[in-house]
Order: sequence, then structure tokens, then C-alpha cells
Amino acid sequence: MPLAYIGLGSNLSDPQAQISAALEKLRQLKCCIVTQVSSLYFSRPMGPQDQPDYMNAVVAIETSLSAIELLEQLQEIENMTGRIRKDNRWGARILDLDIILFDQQVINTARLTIPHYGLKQREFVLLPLAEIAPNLFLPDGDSINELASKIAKNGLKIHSKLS
Ligand code: A4P
Ligand code: MG
Repeated sequence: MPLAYIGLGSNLSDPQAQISAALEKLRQLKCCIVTQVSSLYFSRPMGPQDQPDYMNAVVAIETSLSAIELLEQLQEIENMTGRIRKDNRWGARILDLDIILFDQQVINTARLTIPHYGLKQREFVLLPLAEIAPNLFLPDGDSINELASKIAKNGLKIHSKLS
């Protein structure tokens, strides 16, 4: 079964609880098996600074779905948490679920960019990803461990275990 990596982020309405609840919903998906879960990380906002700090995590999922079907499942979970999609790019949000990687697939369509376009610039994605998949390589050959070891931490730190 394909292996996907999902990034979870929240900075509103008790971010830790939002991420735990999202993980629970991912575990309940019939099409998917959550195989690995990173720690929960405390991170400083990327983008507008007049917003609360974030909690971020990355999980690995084995799935029988295609990438676009997985995206639809993730968006359903986002919508269940009461996320309102609005024109506030990089602004505060209750829950953001992004597909970071989907096997070694490279996808560039209107609805989906995989690997996630911000992956290499985001410490809050690279570090949790390196925690659970240090030996992973991107489709372009870059090593996750190497990218993670080079990026500025920007205050990123492990907050707690996620269970
Ligand atoms: N889309 C395309 N590719 C993907 C993908 N790989 N995974 C499309 C998920 N979605 C993908 O997403 C907009 C559209 O992107 C979707 O409809 C889907 O078809 P969205 O979730 O509605 O919008 P968004 O998340 O607000 O936009 P964007 O640009 O994805 O936001 P970012 O880049 O994720 O930034 N700071 C910290 N510390 N931690 C964070 O987690 N997150 C953001 C959001 C800003 N600052 C942050 C964090
Ligand atoms: Mg998103």
C-alpha cells in the first residue's frame, strides 16, 4: 500500500487538543492505517506574526486511496473541526492537514502539489518528518535527515508526546 506523510498544524482553539482529535479521526479512517506519529512540536508562526504560536506534527499513513482521494478525506476532517476556509493565506487556523509526501509520486495539478511546496523551507515539517523517517529521500533525491539538520530551528521544540 502507498505510504503518505501528513502534516498537522493548528494555532487556534486549543491546538494540542485539535491535533489529538485530528489524529483520532485519521485513525478511524477505514482506508488508512496510521503507522507512525511524531512528537507534538511547538512552533513560531510562519507568515503573519500577529497570530498565535502553532502546534505541528507529522504522521505516516498507509492508504489504499489515491492522493486526491486522501486529500478529500483530510478536507472532510478539517471541515468537521469547524475550520472556515477564508482568504487569509498563512493566517490563523483551527486545523490544517497537508499531504507532505505520497510515496515517491510527483503531482502538480490545480488541487494538489506533491511533495508539498513548502516542505524544504519549513522547520515545523522537516523536523517532525525526520523524527519518524530519518532515512527518507524525496523524489528529487534530497535526504530528509540532511535537510532537517541544516534548517534554522526558529524556536521549534518538542512540546510533548502525541498519543
Ligand atoms: N493543495 C495543494 N497541494 C496540497 C497538499 N500537498 N496538501 C491545495 C494539501 N492541500 C494541497 O489549502 C488550499 C488548497 O491547497 C487546498 O484546497 C488543496 O486543494 P488550504 O488548507 O485550504 O489553505 P491553506 O492551508 O491556508 O493554504 P496553504 O498555502 O496550504 O497554507 P500553508 O502553506 O499550509 O500555511 N506556521 C507554523 N509554525 N506552522 C504551520 O503549520 N501553517 C501555515 C499555513 C502558516 N504558518 C504556519 C503554519
Ligand atoms: Mg492546507
